[in-house]
Amino acid sequence: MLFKLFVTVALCCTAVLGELTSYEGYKIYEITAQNAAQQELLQQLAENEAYDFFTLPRMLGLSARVMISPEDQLAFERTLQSSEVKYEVINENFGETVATERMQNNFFRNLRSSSSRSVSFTAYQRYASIEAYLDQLAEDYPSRVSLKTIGKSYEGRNLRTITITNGDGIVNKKVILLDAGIHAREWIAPAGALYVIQQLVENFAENSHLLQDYDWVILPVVNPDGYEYTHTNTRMWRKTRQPITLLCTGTDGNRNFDYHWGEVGASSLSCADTYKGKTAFSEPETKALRDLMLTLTGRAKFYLTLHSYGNYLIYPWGWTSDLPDTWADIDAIAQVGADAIKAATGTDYTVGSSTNVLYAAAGGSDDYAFAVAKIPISITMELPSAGNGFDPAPAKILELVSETWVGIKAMAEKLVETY
Ligand code: 0X9
Ligand code: ZN
Repeated sequence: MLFKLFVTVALCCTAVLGELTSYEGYKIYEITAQNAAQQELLQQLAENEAYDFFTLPRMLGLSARVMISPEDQLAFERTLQSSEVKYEVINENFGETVATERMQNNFFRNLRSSSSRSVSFTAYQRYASIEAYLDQLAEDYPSRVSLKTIGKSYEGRNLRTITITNGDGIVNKKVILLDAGIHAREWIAPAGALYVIQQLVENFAENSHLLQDYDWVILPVVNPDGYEYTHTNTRMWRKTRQPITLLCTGTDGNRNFDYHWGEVGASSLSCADTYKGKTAFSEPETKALRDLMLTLTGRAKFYLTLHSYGNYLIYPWGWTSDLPDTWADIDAIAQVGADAIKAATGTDYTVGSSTNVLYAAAGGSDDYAFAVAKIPISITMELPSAGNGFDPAPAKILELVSETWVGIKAMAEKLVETY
């Protein structure tokens, strides 16, 4: 009884004060449903907000991964066993993993000489370093780089875009719009965006053909409050950081866009990881991204949003299994990206509509970009997993982001020659 009280107080205060989440004793399960009934059971389990499904693709044969706290493990395992669902515990104590990885990342970050002007891919960057890198580029390449603050996050951080041009001074060119990090814990996504920035700016000579008729507008961290929170407090935080109730904080930015908002695959429970928000665009971060998209309507031909994980290049719709009329145009671009990556590294990406490949989830930025901001090619790229999913080791960052760049570059080349 006393223990229960202690746990309740600890959980309450962690939620209220936002203290460090240790993940001590948390297990990670990998589950592959063998048939539709088992798949359905997993979908039902995913509605329990205590179970953190890292991934739950609805295509049979692709495995699900879920993190379960010590107090929920017994019931969870019993439920799987009673339906003869096969599972494997792939991490017996995620707490240990998080602590080790935090130390590793800090070690590699501190190792780096502060005199370097470029960004490093040997560790995940804090938001301040990301901003400092953007500032450095603006200072070093004033004719090709400009920065803009498009809004403030709930906690007051600057939401900053970098616009990259070839410096020829021609205005109102077509645009490729790229963002990352709407989901806080998907650290490899902002790293991927930084690599794209580095290639386009610092490796301009090799990539100038991608900037001939197009400017690139990049928002490398859509949700900086959440991103920082994963560094300082709770590694697996996904949402924004605006409080909803006394006990629950945050909205899933990728359920908060106003297109079929809340209709499917989005939770009304404020504690849930896929909470749709009090209203559409309740978050300053999604509002800022919306406004950016809308100012680029007509100019933007390609919207690419980086997430992790699962190796998917997916496109509208996320709210229905129907396909948009022009799906084949988007599919052709995505397929070029998948093929280029396959040829370069052997990594497989699955291409298709997000509902058909993953699951139905309305309120995503990709559907909004396509339907409302009228950006004809709109793609969500789910970068690969490593480690337990969202935590590729620092030593893997460069390999993953350079592979991602191969795909992005191939898609951009195809776009540039087609549109
Ligand atoms: O569920 C999501 O928001 C994305 N997957 S993630 O694992 N990174 O959370 C997929 C979004 C696909 N697009 C839409 N459903 N609109
Ligand atoms: Zn995501």
